[in-house]
Amino acid sequence: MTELNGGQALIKALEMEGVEVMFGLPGGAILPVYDPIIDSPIRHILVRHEQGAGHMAEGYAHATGRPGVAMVTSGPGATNIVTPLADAYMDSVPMVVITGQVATPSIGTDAFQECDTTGITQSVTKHNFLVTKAADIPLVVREAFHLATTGRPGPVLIDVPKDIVDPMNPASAMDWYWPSDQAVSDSLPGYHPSTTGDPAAIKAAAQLILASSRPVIYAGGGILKARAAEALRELAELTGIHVVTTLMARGAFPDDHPLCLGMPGMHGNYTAVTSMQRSDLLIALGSRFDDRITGKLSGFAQEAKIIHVDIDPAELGKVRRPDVGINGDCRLVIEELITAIRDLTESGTTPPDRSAWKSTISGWQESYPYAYEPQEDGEALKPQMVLEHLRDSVPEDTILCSGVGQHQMWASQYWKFRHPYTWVNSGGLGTMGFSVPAAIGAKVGRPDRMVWAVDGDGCFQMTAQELVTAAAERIPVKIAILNNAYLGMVRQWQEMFYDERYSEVYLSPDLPDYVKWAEAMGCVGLRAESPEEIQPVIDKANSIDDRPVVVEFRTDSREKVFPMVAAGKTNDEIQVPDFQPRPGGRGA
Ligand SMILES: Cc1ncc(C[n+]2csc(CCOP(=O)(O)OP(=O)(O)O)c2C)c(N)n1
Ligand SMILES: [Mg+2]
Repeated sequence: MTELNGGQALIKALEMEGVEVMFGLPGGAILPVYDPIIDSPIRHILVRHEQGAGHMAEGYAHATGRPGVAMVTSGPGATNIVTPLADAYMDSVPMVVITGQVATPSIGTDAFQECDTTGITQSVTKHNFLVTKAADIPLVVREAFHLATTGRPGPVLIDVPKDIVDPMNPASAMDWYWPSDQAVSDSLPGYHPSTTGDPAAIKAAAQLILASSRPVIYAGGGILKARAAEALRELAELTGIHVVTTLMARGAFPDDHPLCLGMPGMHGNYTAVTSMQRSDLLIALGSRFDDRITGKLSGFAQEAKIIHVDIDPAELGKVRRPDVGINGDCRLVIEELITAIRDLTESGTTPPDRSAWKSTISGWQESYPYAYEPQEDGEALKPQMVLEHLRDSVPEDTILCSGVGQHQMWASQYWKFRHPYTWVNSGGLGTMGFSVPAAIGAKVGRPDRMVWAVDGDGCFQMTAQELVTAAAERIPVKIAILNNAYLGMVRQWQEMFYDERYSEVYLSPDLPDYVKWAEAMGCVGLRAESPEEIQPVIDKANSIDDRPVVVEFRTDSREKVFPMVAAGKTNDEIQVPDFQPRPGGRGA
């Protein structure tokens, strides 16, 4: 038996879990765990703020499907990572966060840098642990990774008191072991995420699908978490049923597929919103009837029967009671559904004629594309036009990250996602400041891919300091700031719903100077103010691969995101812009 101290055991356990990279920032309580990192093959990326570590771990997880790992100290280190934990919890992102804690005898004494980390994070983690013995460390680490990555994925936190990892303290000595799978499942007796669906429910769902005249597949982020994109495509093609992809599911079904309707929701396109609204059957796969999708709930898709598939039984009936609820892994359940539909078809069941529904859908698509008013000479750039240029200038497997606000909605609307895991986004929590660190994490996980972040000027100012991390670590991400000089999304609501009374939303176009700031952080800084400058700066940014690049686009403050279903309204009241799309032009 090898004797290790708790700190060494923790790092060794991470190595055993296959961790290649972790994001973090040390401090007093976690010092003993930082020491063995020097001798470990794990790459540690030193962030400038713990929020950055959390979002980097999330970006890494989004892009790779592997759990992201972050490590921070006690007290303020731990509280600084609460936002990423909440973000990962809302978006079901697998993540393991290790926090230092004051020594066991000091817990509860208001010791220096003590906070009740497990208490604070209880409601934003899938599970959290306060380890009390060095000998428990390998088992707790295995449990944490198992919980983070199985069932509905999510963040798991391990709080580690200093005395049990500190080589100076005899309490940190332990005999190394690596627990078996059996030991892990024995230690979590109440945790049995279901995988395959109930056969009777699968059959009932297949019958509903074959009986429906106006079905729509409502694909959510769970498709990506379950690695079910291929199965989804097979189901859609087998049945000829159109698919909407929520903000969390962009890329789960290719935007250029004839059955793809794109994004539904508050700022979704007219056809995606209205087809759900008029459907007689919604096949909800790994989606959760979020208020941004349903609009006013009592008016949502009133004629639709509901099939709801989710790995988390708590989602079934949480918002809308399903006619058929299936608890299981999306990929496995879709595969079972495909078999059940084939069986029924072979035994003679045929769906009703859906040609009228299909032509209604294509009529909506023709009448209501995403559209924006053309760029006028001498005016600030149209943000949508910038995004179209960017979209058309990068490899199709580029990973796109975004912040939260108008720019996020335009990015989702105007990008053409062709592959799963190319969209990294804060959907549920809507965390400003997500995109810069998330892009860094995504690039660390997928160094072979081009990674762009589309950010707002407001968001950028929240976490931009992580570009220092990216420059120091040579992580060549590219950031496009859509600088509209405003907290634009809030401005839009004040314009539309508060009589244009703009309260505390103006940021200034020139303060800070984004180009100088980028350069000060070790990045290349570029700026485009006129339409002719857009393409050259994008080409320049794409040609730089040895350091991060920040491109500031001066965009029109008055531009609003459309379509829009205003808060509290039903999806029937979707507002489309009152101008005509330009025939054949960009945006048409
Ligand atoms: C941390 C945080 N604080 C506040 C908000 C509320 N909020 C949502 S969008 C937005 C404006 C974002 O501004 P900017 O980054 O410039 O993006 P724009 O809407 O202008 O594209 C704000 C303040 C939020 N989502 N997250
Ligand atoms: Mg802005």
